[in-house]
Parts: sequence; C-alpha cells; structure tokens
Amino acid sequence: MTGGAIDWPEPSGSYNAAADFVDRNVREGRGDRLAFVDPRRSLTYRQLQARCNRFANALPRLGIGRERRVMMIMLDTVEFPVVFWGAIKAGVVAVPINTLLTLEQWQFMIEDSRSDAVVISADLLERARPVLDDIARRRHLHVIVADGAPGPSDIGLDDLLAGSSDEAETAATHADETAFWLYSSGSTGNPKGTRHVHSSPYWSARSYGLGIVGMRTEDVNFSVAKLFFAYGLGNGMNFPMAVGATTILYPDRPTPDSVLATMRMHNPTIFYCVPTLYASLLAFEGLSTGAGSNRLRLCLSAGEALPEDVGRRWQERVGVEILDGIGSTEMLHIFISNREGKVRYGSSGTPIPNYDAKLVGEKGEPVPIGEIGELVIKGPTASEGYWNQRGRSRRTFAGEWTFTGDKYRVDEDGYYWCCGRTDDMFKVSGIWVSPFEVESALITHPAVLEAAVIGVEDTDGLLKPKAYIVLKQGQSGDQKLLETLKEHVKAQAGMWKYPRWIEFRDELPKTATGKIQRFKLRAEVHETTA
Ligand code: 3UK
Repeated sequence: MTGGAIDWPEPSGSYNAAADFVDRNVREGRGDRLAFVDPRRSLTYRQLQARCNRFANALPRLGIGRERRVMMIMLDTVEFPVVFWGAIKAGVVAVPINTLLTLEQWQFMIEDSRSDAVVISADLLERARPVLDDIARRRHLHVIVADGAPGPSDIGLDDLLAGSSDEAETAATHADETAFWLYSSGSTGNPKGTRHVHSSPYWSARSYGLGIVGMRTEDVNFSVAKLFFAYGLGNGMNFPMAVGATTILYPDRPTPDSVLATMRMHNPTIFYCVPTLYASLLAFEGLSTGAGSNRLRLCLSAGEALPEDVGRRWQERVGVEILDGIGSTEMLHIFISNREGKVRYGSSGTPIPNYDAKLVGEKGEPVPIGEIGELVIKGPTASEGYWNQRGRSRRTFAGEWTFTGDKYRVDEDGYYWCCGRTDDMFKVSGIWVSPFEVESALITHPAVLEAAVIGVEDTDGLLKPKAYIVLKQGQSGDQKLLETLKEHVKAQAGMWKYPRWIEFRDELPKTATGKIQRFKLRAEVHETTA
C-alpha cells in the first residue's frame, strides 16, 4: 500500500501501537519535544513515555490482564494519552467514552464492556458516583481518579503512577489484535462497542495524517473535537504522535470565545473543527486572520457536511482553506476528503490514499455517475466488528467493505457529494441525534402526548432538531411550555439535542401500524422553504 514516500514500517505480525506512537518518538530523538499541553501541564514525549510505562505497570498490579477493558471517562488533559497508550502498551483494551452522555449510557457502557476499571476525571466524579457505586455493589470495579482528589474507596491516578516503575515491557500484541474500542450510536438499540486493532492508528495516521494533513514534526495541533471522539482521537493523538508533533488540549466546552483564546495563546498550525462551530466562529466579532493564530496553515472539518457558504466565508475572513472530509467511528477516521488547493466546497472530496469508495443501490447494485446510492468503503482501518452484536456487525462490515448508512452521489471528476442518511438520524454539532431519542425524552413530559422530531436546516444550513408535538388534552402550547420542553430535553437526552423549534399539532402523520412518518414532515419543511 502507498501513502506518500515515508520510511515508516508497516505493522504486521507482532506489533504494539503504543510502542510505535509513544516509544518510537523517544527512540528516534524526539524525546524532548512537546507532546501535549493542557491549561495546567505539559508533557514531552520522554515524560509521556515514562508516565505511560508507569500506567502499563500498574494494571497487572490491579489484576487487570491482557485483553481486559479499561473505561476512560476523561476530559482532554495530558492524562488522557497517558491512560490510553499506557493501557495499550500493556495489551489492555482502552475504551474512551463520551463525557457528555447521560448516567444511564455510562452505566450501559461500563457493563457492556465489562470494564475492570473506570478512569475518570475528578470533575466528573460526583456525577458518575451513583453509577460507580451501583456497579461496585454487584462486582469488583476499580475507580481511578485523574486530575483531582479521589474519594475514600477510589485510587488516585497520581498515587498509582508514583508507585510504579517508569520502565515497562511492551505486551507482545498482534497487529490484528484489538487495541481500543469506541462506542458508536445508531438510530435504534444500544450503542455499539466498535473494536479497533493495533494497526489501525498507523493506517489512519499514514493515509490521512500524513497523506492529507501533511503532518510535520513542527506542527502544533488544536482540535475542538475531544479525544474520546474518533475524529478528535486521530486529530489530537494519532496524527501528531506519528511524527512527534505537539497537541494543545482544552478540557472545557469549546465556545467561540474559548476557542479563539486558545488559538491566540498557542498559535496552532493546524485547526480541526466541526461545521457548527465554524459557523458560530464566523458569527463572532473577534474572528480575524488566522483565527487568532499567527502561523495557521490548515483547517479541517468533519462530523457533518460543511455547508459551501461557511467554507467560502471562512477562507475569506481567516485566509486559510477548510478541508471537509467524511469519517466514521466504524472506519476510525476520515476516508474521503478534500485536498489543499483542490477544495470543492459543498463536497466531501475524493477517497484518500489506501481507501476505495463505491455507491450501491438497495440491492447492492452499482449506481451510475450522478445518481444517489449508499456509500460503501474499503480501507485498512475498518473496525473488527461490534462487541456482542453479531447481526449488526454482519450488516455493516460485509467482508472488505463497510456500509456507512450515508447517501452520496459522485460527479464526473470523482468528487463525492453528501445527500443525507439512509435512515432518519442526523447530526448536531457533529454529534448524532436520533429523532427517536429526542421524541422519547419529550413524551416523558406530562404535557406531551406524542412527538415527532426531524432535522431542519438553520440559517447557516446546519441541521438542528425540530419537534412536532401533540399535547395532552387541556394543555395549552404557550411560550412558557415551549421553554420548559426545551429544558426538559436538555436534561433528559443531552444538551445539544433539544429542539430549536417546536410546533404544536393536532395529530402526526402515521402509517397504518402507527409508525410516525418523519419523511412527510421533512417534505413539508422542504416545500415551505423551496
Ligand atoms: C456523518 C459526515 C457529511 C456521516 C467522524 C471524522 O463523524 C464521525 O464519526 P461518527 O461515527 O459519524 C459518522 C457519520 O457522520 N459525517 C461525518 N463526517 C461527515 N457527513 N460530511 C462529512 N464531512 O453520516 C457518517 O456516516 O460520529 C468524523 C473522523 C472520524 C469520525 N468518527
């Protein structure tokens, strides 16, 4: 396989990703370069290696052996890479999860993965406590607390590391062995533990990090997408660590204010963001050339389609191109992308080195140029499959090809254009929203009888949830109830999932069997805006 002329041996046979991504940097003389910087601390590659080794050594002491799982509920600080690569070095499977999920989702994931330990940021501990206690009542669970004080029955990460040697053996893992999981959510059913192998960070870093971003050792990276997302994991760890570059970590919520302050303070050369935040940055007065950085050379976008207008306006105001690319948790990172100097705004671009794409119809038949089909991808980073979900694995991972669930068309020049999802799911700020989930939250409110939710474009062309609600008898749909319902969804389902618009109706369109016909609501919106 190719990925540019580089001298980086391909993984095969016995191969441990942590040895390649952490130790190799020290071995090749980059030990004193900065690897990670957060608002309180920084780590050179040498310091990172020592801390990873300490963590790797601590795991067997806690009785956590090869192939067992360690869950990470961690904010973006320098401890994230320590735990992630330390576990992988020991042959233990790292399972970072979304810190913004509900308690029920955290609980499901800890139990589904049968994690022996949860490493959690101190700031999240109080919130997680009921779930951790509940599980610990039924079975043994180590709670390891990072970046702050542990509770009486917890272990402090600092104490754990202090009691370990900073030299460690590398577990003799196989290139095809599972190294980490990422949970992927779908429109129905529970989230799926998506298993990725040791060789996948290599292929993603080589194909996209080196092939598209052109990562160099001098680069300073800043990703608004957190490390627990596949997008952030590649941006903030796999790509920079492939060449010994630096990543700036920001543990709090990225707002236009905080993002620009970080840009001004650290002057990153590469900025990874999502369409919604590009749009809000553009609406922000403080946005200037380089978005505050005096050496910005490239901007990346993924998670949802980047509207053409946002891309153009950004390039005008900031002076740097945005390369939009589509990736997925199942494929680990981006597989179709725009390239520097050849950007077509509104398109996702063309397949990246080492990846193939095709569009197929309902029966798997190829579709002609210009027509819409489901996007199917072949590439070296496809997941091993979902944990304990054979049916869904078999549908998604069909031999060498992975079904994305996305509708696309390809033009004469081979550029791919996003046309929506094959189901009703949509993304807000790059994070999945399932209409079913928001509807479920809405109907838990005592005033609501029925609800239907669809994604509707806002003035920036980005999708946001809109809810159609049938109220219970005697209820009146006034402004107060509207606000109450928004807050209700935020609390029940997640901050970003609340409906930005609510319309009260007497009834919802339904099939004979009582299924809500969301496509009819979408068609209505389309008619009124067309
Ligand atoms: C959608 C896009 C249009 C598409 C991801 C970069 O988003 C990532 O992973 P997820 O598993 O979602 C995958 C789905 O998101 N999508 C992503 N990017 C685009 N649609 N244009 C885009 N540029 O529906 C896809 O199937 O959350 C993104 C890198 C790694 C990732 N995991």
